[in-house]
Amino acid sequence: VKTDTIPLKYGAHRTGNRNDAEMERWRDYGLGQFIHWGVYAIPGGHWEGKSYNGAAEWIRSWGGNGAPANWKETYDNLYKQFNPTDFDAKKWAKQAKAMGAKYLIFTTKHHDGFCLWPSKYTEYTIKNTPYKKDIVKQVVDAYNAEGIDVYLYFSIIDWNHPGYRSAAPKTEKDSLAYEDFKQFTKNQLLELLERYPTTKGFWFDGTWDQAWIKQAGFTDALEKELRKIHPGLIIGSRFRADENGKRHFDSNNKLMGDYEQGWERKLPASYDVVAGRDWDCVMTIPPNQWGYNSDWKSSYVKTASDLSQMLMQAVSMNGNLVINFGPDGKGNIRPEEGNIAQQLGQWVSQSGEAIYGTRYAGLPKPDYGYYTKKGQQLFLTVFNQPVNKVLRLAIPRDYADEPKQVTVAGKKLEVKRIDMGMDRDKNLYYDVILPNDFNPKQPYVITIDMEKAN
Ligand code: JFZ
Repeated sequence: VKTDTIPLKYGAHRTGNRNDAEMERWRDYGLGQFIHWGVYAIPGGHWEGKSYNGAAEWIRSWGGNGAPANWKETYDNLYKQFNPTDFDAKKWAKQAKAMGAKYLIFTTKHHDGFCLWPSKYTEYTIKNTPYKKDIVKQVVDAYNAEGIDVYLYFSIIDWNHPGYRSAAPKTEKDSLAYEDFKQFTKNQLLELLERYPTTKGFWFDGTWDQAWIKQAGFTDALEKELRKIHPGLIIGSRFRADENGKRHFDSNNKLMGDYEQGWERKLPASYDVVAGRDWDCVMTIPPNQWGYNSDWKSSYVKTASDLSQMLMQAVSMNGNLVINFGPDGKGNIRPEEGNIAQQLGQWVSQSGEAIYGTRYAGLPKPDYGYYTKKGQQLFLTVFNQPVNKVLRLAIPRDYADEPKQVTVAGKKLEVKRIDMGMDRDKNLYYDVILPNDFNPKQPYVITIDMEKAN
């Protein structure tokens, strides 16, 4: 029993993972889609032909070097021309479904404060654009109709609200303004849950400001309230800090939230880094663009093959991979993203048994690719095809199960127990013999039916 724990009022409140049905469903997703959409899609990372040296959704914060005059003011008036006449939520949802996404994280409000739903707590919403119609509702309905769960991205940073503060309020005036902002934030979150009752969770962002970090009591109570009115709600570790200002993990190193939400454009290098935890990885297709940027030519653009490998890397370590899309100002998903969705989806549709509902296999990572498991089935997704057509599997002797039957695309493969003498006290070795004419053009899944070792 550990006795050296720091007493906390606003810490994790739970040790270990959630085990309810909603959380199991989250674990089964494997692949998700992120969508960043807002008025930043109009400039698309550029203003007056000049390119902003940062992520397109941050263009409002462009300072000094090369920024056009009155840029912020111009930005704050962009909503008056937001009219995405090509927007078709059903089209997006069909594309996401074909990609194999099981959930969507959708930006209801990014740092600029612009709301894609007609919030009654601010005028800076979709209602006051030429488009007028509720975009969040259309997205939620269309994705749900395709069987895709929806999570709401919500930025605590709000550059549009007069009470928003980044630094902790020092004066009485600041404090009053910030109290107003806290109430506003709470109102909007309750409003979102009321308007979109099929919401599965919130993906919070912009929670790193000192002003917010100092609100441990308020944020803890708010999280409890959200969970109470919406049982099963899933909230990651990026919402609140404890009373010592610790984020993600509290002062006793316990995860605050239902999953670790810190893997932003990066993946854990090995399982021990995330062992025993739930986590998601959110990934951009270019190096760092979430909102629409009209120029993808100046940077590396990940391929469907890059992303399928990242997907298996994530899933093999109990994480979900969430791939970001940034539709343009008219509501179109760019052709590059469309191609990726289509190509990745093609691969995912034939590899699904290794992706959905699978877990970390409890085995060392093989050089050939990635292991995942589901019950008594072990999957090896092969990215590196052995030229000798022999997949040599090392199964630790203390692993509970041993291979019974191995198949690829439904065809049984020959398996040989081998004994080369090397580390035979640690591992049992099995050679899976691939047919000589087996030359797949894409990574493929080997299914290994396991049985209890005796
Ligand atoms: C934030 C946003 O600022 C960004 O625009 C985008 O929405 C992204 C999904 O989230 O950016 C982050 C958030 C977290 C980290 C880095 C950038 N992080 O944890 O290192």
